[in-house]
Amino acid sequence: YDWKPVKEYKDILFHKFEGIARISINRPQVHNAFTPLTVQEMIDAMHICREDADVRVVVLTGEGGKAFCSGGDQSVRGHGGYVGPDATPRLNVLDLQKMIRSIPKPVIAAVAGWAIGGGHVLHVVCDLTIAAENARFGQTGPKVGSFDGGFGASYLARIVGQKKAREIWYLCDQYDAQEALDMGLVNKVVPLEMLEETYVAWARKVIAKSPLAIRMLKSSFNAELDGQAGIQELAGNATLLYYLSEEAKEGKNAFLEKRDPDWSKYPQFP
Ligand code: 1HA
Repeated sequence: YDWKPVKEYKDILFHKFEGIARISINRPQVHNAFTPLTVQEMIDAMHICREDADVRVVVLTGEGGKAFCSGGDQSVRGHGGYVGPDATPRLNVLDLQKMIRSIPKPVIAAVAGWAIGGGHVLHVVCDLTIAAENARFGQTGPKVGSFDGGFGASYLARIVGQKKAREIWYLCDQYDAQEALDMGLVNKVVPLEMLEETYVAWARKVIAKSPLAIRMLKSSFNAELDGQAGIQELAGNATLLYYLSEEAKEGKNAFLEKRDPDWSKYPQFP
C-alpha cells in the first residue's frame, strides 16, 4: 500500500492512503505508552482527519507489532496527571477519546500486541476493532493507582455487559484475542501479518458506502449513549440535511431579499 506521510510529529506517524488516514503511536520502546505530547499530536492529527474531506475512515494503531498502546506513560505521571515539557499535569487523553467518538467518520482500531490501561480504553472508544492474534487486552488502573470511570467504564459495559466490565476492572486480568472476540470486545481476529490488509479491506468496504448514511449512523449509535452531547451530534446532522433542502433555503433567501418567506411550495409529509 502506498501510504503517504501527511505531517511530521515526534511521537506518532500520520499517513494517508486512498480515503484512509492512519495515526500510529510510535513509542515502541515503552509499548506505545502515551505522554501529553503523544496525545496532543494525536489530537492534532484527528483535527486534520475531521477537516480533510478526502479522509473517510481513520485507523488508529501502534508501531512495532508488539503493542497498540500501554496507556499513560507512568514515568511522566506527576501530581495530578501526566506531565509534558511545559511541566503541567494533564489527562488530555480524555479529549482524544471524545474526538474519536465525535468525528463523523468511522475510526478503526488495529490492535497488535498490548492494548492495556488507557491504551485499552482508546480501542474501546473506536467504532470497530480488528485484532491480531497476538493482541492482549486489559485494564490495569487499580493495580497502578488509576481508573477511567468515563467511557472506560460505562461504554466498556455497554460493549461487554456489566458483569464482564466489572470483572475486567476489578481483577485487572489480561485477555487474549479469542477471549476478546468471544465477549464482543473486538470485531475480528486475524494473523498479525494480515492485520494491515484486513483493516484496509474493511476501510474500503466502508468507503464504498454512502458517506452521509455512515455519518448519520455513527451519530445515531452515539446519540442514545451520549445524552445531550449525543443528541447534539445527531441534530447537527439533521440541520446539515435541512440546510440542503429548498425549504430551508427559502427562509434564508426571504431574509436576504427582505420579503416574507413562502413555505407553500414545499411538500408536507403525513
Ligand atoms: O487510567 C488512565 C487514565 C484515567 C483517567 C484519565 C486519563 C488516564 C490516562 C491514562 C491512564 C492509564 O493508562 S493508567 C494505566 C497505565 N498503564 C499500565 O499500567 C500498563 C503498564 N505496562 C504493563 O503493565 C506492561 O508493560 C505490559 C503488560 C503492557 C507488558 O508487559 P511486558 O511484556 O512484560 O513488557 P515490559 O517489560 O513491562 O515493558 C517493556 C518496556 O516498556 C519496559 O521498559 P524497560 O524496563 O524496558 O525500560 C516498561 O517499563 C515500558 N512500559 C510499558 N508500559 C509502560 C511502560 N513505561 C511507561 N508507561 C507504561 N504504561
